[in-house]
Amino acid sequence: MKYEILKMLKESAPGFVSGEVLSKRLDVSRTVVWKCIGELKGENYKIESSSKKGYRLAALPEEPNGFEIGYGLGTGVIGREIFYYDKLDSTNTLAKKLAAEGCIEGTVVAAGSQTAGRGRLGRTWESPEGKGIYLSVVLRPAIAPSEIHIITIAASLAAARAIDGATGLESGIKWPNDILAGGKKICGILTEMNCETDRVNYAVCGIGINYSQMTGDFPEELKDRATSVLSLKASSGKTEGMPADAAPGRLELIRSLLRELDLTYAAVTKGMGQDIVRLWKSRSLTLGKEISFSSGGGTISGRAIDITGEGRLVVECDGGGKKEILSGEVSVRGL
Ligand code: BT5
Repeated sequence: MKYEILKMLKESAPGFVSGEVLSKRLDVSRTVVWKCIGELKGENYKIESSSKKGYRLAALPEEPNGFEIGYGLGTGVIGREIFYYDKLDSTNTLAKKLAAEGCIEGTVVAAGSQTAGRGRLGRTWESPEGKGIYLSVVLRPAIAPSEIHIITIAASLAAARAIDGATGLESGIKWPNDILAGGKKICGILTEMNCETDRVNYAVCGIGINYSQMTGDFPEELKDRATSVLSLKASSGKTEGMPADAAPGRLELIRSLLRELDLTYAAVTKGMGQDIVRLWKSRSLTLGKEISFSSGGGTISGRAIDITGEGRLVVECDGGGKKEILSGEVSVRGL
């Protein structure tokens, strides 16, 4: 009920809606309306009350929440259900649990901070409170486990586009899952799946974007390698002469990320994964570069020449021959 009231307040903002209109339209007593308004205030909505005019939505909460993320989002699949928590161990961990319990495809789990944010291969994702975007999406693609990379490809393209929209700069993608802007990592993607031999039961795609960290906020080992939306805006001078809130807030960035992901994922499910790969390639920081990667205990060097339709990296090895790499750590010379 409170969200029905919130919707009516939003539709009338910045004007007032009388308690009488709210109670009549929603067919509840004035006391219920009053209680719901109290609950919304408790969720940090700023609502003004006037005995003559009724209620007016004056300001949204500073922190994103599930309702605001989903309100008028306009996506097809992504964000059909949205859960937002101030703090979680890892959004991927909860999303996997919900997926195993049968949640609807497109369910989003987002958090204001993570106490055990995860990267690939057991690594850590720094997830300080209120400074980044940490979310995971449950997907149920009709693909074979060997094709799972296309999900990371689709998600990294979506994230890169959303980040570009926020920074006004062009980001690039280092295969398979790092998004770099101004030469530093701004976003990482962790795709995990549950599968049988020939089909994926579900995939959880976790996306972490640094939003407001300045250099000093990163741990020592990341200071030279990591950046954030606001740090890039500040250093590119794009905020000069502009109001401090010129960059979209975290809420807007989350919403544009989900919209972009809805588009790229729809392309994958409609059999247009090749188009996604083509667009991804145009942003690749890996293709055409000399790279090295570990394989079977040793290190192989070569030149990255292509990405397959399933998102594998094709490498022309220095010692001759070609190799398709599925996963693992790739070092790109010069990055
Ligand atoms: C990744 O792994 O880049 C995947 C990160 C995915 C994070 C999201 S947040 C929402 C969801 N829930 C989770 O628990 N995870 C996902 P990888 O390629 O392995 O990179 C990890 C490495 O990036 C670390 O070892 C650090 O060197 C570096 N790193 C850690 N935190 C960072 C940050 N905030 N910004 C930039 N680099 C970071």
